[in-house]
Amino acid sequence: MKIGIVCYPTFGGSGVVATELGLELSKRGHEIHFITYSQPVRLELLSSNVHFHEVHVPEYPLFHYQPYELALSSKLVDMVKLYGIELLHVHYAIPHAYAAYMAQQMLKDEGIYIPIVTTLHGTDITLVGSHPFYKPAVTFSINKSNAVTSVSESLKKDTMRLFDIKKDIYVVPNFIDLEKHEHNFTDCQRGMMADDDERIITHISNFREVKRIPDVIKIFYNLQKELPAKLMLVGEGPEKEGAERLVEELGISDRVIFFGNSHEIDRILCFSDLFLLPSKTESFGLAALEAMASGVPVISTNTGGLSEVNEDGFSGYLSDVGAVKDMSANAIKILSDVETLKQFKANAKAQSQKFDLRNIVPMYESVYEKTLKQFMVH
Ligand code: GMT
Repeated sequence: MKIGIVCYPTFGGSGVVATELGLELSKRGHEIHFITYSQPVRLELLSSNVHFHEVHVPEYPLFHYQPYELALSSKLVDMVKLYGIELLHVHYAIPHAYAAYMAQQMLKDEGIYIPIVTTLHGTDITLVGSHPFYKPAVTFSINKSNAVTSVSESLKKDTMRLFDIKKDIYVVPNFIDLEKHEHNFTDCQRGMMADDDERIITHISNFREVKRIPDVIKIFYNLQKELPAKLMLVGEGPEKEGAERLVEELGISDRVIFFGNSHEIDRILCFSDLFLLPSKTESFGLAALEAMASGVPVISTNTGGLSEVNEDGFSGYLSDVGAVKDMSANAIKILSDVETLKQFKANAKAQSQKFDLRNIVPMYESVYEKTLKQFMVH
């Protein structure tokens, strides 16, 4: 099948999922066309089956906001015609589902019919999409998509609750390439980061308010009073400066390392003992799954789809949002005894197997096939 994929190409879960999905689909014989404003960060491997088409938005001084949706719709029309793309899979409703619908209508005018599959990732629903300024357009574009998927049961429920949705939503969970994780590292040079007796605690995100970075630091602050430990903070975002200040104020600068955005996530996870994700809301928590796939247990909140990913008392622990004391106690429970930590590490790895891409990618293929079939009938 010839599939056009639209996503945000930056660091962030939805772009990662879209990119890994496209790459796996290409290995399974599909022809993939990424159509985005820059090359997706995880798209390292372009091949005869994987193409990247950049959306350009010419600057014009009259515009306070450059019309990206318009440029994207036009690019979609051109690429569908040029490459005979048969289906568009857009990740993140805003503005991708809306732009795809416009492209679909323009193509229809020329006698070209193409279905749209929209995948909802979370913030496009819970944080941004439901804002009154966007809600009518988001509702419209979800209802006009030929098929809609969400990355967790919880996100499906949120979508149904927040919007007037007139169609079914398929739940297709996020996934991980476990085989890739197996082969990645034999020696991740842990000694460069911490002493042998120190535990390594990690948090990876785009440092937005929703990630509750101060909670990450407070949990670490509490646990480093009980056991020797280092905190690795990976990512960039608006909360980073505040985080640096808090670390300074708490007097733990010598135990906290800020990495910024990194292309070495696998290596960082390879030497990590515990992952912290105390988010206010999280439709899935791909970062937690990536940690578990590297055998790193997770201390998270129980919000959104996190309880579908992290199993309480098995792959880690879940607590209420803001329950820093509880999360600190759970972290200490996992880390203070070598045998317990070993068991949680093994459990985290086992839990991640439920989300192996070999089980999940066929679910997308089946959505594509059903959608194409239904679309052709109409
Ligand atoms: O929250 C982020 O870090 C970015 C955001 C995105 O759009 O990339 O993540 C959302 O999509 C991810 C992939 O499906 C999910 O794993 C994240 O849980 C979700 N973030 C939120 O719901 C806050």
